[in-house]
Amino acid sequence: MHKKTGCLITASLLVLAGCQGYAPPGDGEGSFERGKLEMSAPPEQIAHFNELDTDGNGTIDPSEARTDTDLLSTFGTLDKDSDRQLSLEEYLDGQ
Ligand SMILES: [Ca+2]
Ligand SMILES: [Ca+2]
Repeated sequence: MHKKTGCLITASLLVLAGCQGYAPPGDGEGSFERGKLEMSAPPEQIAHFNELDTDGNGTIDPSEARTDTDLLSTFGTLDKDSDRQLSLEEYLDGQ
């Protein structure tokens, strides 16, 4: 009984520590919004986005999208502001 309670408390503390230690990627303006997106979006989609963003600049350009043929075929549609870069928001809109 005591041992189980101890585990629960430890688990709760870990969760709390995880939340407090969370910091959105520091890419200046918009990083807060991006942080919110990352918390609300399915983790596997975030992981896939980060995988595609091989240079880690926070957007997917057409050459990075080439490894995902489905994404590449919808790139133009997803790229709402037509800057030839898919932001996380634009990427998630298409999912
Ligand atoms: Ca990139
Ligand atoms: Ca764009």
